[in-house]
Amino acid sequence: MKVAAFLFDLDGVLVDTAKYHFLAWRKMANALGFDFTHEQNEQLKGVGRVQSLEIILGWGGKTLSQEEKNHWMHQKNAWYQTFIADMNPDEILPGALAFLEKTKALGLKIALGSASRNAPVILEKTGLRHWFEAVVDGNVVSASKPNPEVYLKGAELLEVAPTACVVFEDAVSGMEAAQNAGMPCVGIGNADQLSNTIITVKGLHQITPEAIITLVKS
Ligand code: B16
Ligand code: MG
Repeated sequence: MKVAAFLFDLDGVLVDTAKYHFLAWRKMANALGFDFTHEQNEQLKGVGRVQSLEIILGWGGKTLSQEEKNHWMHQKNAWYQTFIADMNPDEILPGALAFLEKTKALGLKIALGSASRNAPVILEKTGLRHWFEAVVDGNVVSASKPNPEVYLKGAELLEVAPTACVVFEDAVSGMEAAQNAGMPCVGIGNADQLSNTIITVKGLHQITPEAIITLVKS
């Protein structure tokens, strides 16, 4: 099958918003009387808001009512939004713009596949929106990664067969979503954690679209 589209995750692939999620969740944890580490935060990458809260409360040994959980998710998001309000194009990760440019020049279609409900604001603040023919984010999907919905919807909107898509992901849950969608996945980050990929690199600056196409075909 000829590669026809690249589907990109947002946080950890094109921008680093994980640091802002960490600051905001940590502020909540501290207000509830406990703390967690940067290493623990790694487990929250690509994981949706509701599930992230459950994991963090588990770390602190806290049991909250649904009303309290709603309150803290709302509060965390308000803190997070104050951080991303100041984002700008300088926060695009190294190599991402050049990679998108080359992808477009090769005639491939491009979609976003993010778990975040804040993706539209991040795309606008960083000036990335115009690269995507389709944006699938936490506002339009009902099942979070590792469910394949986010990437299957991206393929559908681009009118491309799932088998003709390649996914770029930094999170284990996202890598599994690609796998469940039947799409080859390029891992961005730590090769020890992202094992089920066609290749894993530290960032988009280390690869080219041409190299990925060759790899998929081989
Ligand atoms: P929000 P991605 C994910 O973005 C983040 O990696 C994850 O940490 C976050 O909890 C999730 O979005 C939901 O984000 O609270 O803004 O809706 O990696 O899928 O682009
Ligand atoms: Mg991610």
